[in-house]
Amino acid sequence: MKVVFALLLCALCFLGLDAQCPEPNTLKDFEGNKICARMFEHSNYYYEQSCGGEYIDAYPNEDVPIIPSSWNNRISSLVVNKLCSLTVWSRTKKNGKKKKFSSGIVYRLKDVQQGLFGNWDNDISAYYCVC
Ligand SMILES: [Ca+2]
Repeated sequence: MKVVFALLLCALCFLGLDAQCPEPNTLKDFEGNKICARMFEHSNYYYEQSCGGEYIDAYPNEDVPIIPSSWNNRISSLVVNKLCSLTVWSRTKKNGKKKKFSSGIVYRLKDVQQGLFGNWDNDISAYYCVC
């Protein structure tokens, strides 16, 4: 009996460790306000463990040409709310490469091509979210 209980606890703790990308239409802050997009620090080659680490929220119609320095070149996965779109740039002040994401889950920005050889992992420096 003790073993079963321990196994159950362990299963729960693994669940707790695993990140999971939220569904686009469930994006809300703690007060229940709608969020345009949520951007996460980590991604994972196991998609069910993507959207890990800390996150930063973009509210509807939030225009951020200069991302807070603690978030510069750090975002690795993201979720865009239903009927919203998130435009990102690879350099601050909306310079560099540009990419528009419509509603949905991007499990790995590493898989999103940027130019010929690059990708968008750890490369977002500005964003504009619209709903
Ligand atoms: Ca990252």
